[in-house]
Amino acid sequence: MLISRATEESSSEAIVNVPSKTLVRLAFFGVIALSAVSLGTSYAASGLGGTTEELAADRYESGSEGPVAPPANGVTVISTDSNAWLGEQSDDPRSKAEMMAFASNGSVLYYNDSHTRYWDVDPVPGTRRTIEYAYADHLNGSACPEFLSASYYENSAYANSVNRSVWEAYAEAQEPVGACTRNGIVRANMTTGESTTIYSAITPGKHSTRWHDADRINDTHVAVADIFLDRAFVVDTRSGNITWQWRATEAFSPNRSGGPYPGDWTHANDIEVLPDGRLALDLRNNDRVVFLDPAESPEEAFQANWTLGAENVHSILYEQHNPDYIPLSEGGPALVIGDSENNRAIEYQRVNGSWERTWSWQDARMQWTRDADRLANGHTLLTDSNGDRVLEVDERGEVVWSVEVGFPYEAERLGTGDESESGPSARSAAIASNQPDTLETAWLRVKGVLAGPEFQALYYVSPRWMRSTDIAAALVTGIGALGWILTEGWWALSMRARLSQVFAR
Ligand SMILES: [Ca+2]
Ligand SMILES: [Ca+2]
Ligand SMILES: [Ca+2]
Ligand SMILES: [Ca+2]
Repeated sequence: MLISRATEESSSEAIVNVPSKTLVRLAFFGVIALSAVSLGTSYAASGLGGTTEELAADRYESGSEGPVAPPANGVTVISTDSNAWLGEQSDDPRSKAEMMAFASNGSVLYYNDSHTRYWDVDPVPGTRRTIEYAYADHLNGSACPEFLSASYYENSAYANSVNRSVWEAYAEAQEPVGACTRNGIVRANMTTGESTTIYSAITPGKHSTRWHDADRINDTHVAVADIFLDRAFVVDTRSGNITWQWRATEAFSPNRSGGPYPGDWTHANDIEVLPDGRLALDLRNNDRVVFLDPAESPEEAFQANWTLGAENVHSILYEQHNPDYIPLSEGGPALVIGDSENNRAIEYQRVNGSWERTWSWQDARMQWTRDADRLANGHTLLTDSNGDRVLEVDERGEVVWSVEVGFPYEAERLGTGDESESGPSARSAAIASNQPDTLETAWLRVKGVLAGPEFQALYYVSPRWMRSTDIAAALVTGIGALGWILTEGWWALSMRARLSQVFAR
């Protein structure tokens, strides 16, 4: 009797449960199907049959005049980064990096993929088609010197420009990777295809030891942003001797600011020589741009009252790249910056001894902005690194030119000066910030909540065709699938518990 009563109970429960279970299953199926369809549509629309970089390589090789980019108001030079990681070159479309230039008509003027990664690129004044750029080549095993040996330290002008204890602490922080990076500065004539190395040195490790930028001071001297040793230095390129340097320890406390010391403390990734001879240095991990006077000793060089940004005050700057200086003659002083983790380009104007925000630009797609150049006509050229495009916006904030490029780092429009030096400040030319529509604003709020290096890492490892909405769809698909599996598991377990109760009785 007992058994039949229990059976009756569970079967009456089952009658109630079946439709509600079906509804839950349908709901899971609906969510997963919708997000999967959205992903599939996005993948199909990405048309990855031929990327701009692949087309550029083919057409440069074959000498074809066919355009790969829309027509533009001048030559556009684009450097790209790659996600080649610790020497592992994957089959991913982003595993290769390129230096490319497109003519005004969109045809390929220059293409080079001989280096592992490409960084900051500058036009060479007085030339039409010559550039200077920074690159990184990843090396392994015997290609890497014994960084900690006495003979290496003594014979390397790059190493012995700091105390041996400093050198050892930094080198040891990159061990035991067993890998290293050749950092170089190259001058390339894009008409003849000839290139010359101006200066190079090998640093231990492959991630946070590179130089992403160098800027020319004169015919013989170059300023370098040295991510490895957390410093700015000036090198005589004839001898390789370092003639001046400023280490970030002059102004900031390791372990109380920035990233891990000395592994990746400041991530000093950009340097700009200003018209008055000063240097603007970008300390990414400290959320700051600092100003230095290389006419002064390292102890006196730091101009604290010019600093833009503050530690972890992410409303001003959030792990930014590529600050450009707009001089007084163009309506500055102002800085135009890729405010990377905030997924926007931003401008600050110097007013009465402090910095005032005067312009910004972002759209729903923009993800990890690493360059913004104010052009002479008041337009702004932007690199959207994880949005995989380079775009030009006009003074009203409208996109007037855009090209799909995988993981761009820097862009330059030739004939408009280096970076933003010939462009007007937003304030002086009444350049408008863009106004995203309601839907865009809502999505930007969601992205704003998720902003930060951890979320950015998702873009770093995801396939190139995925935009922020696709990553969200993929997350929804994954969470939906996991939720369904867990729910089914829970139902199965409670059914088993019920059955074992029945049999125990
Ligand atoms: Ca530069
Ligand atoms: Ca720069
Ligand atoms: Ca720039
Ligand atoms: Ca630029």
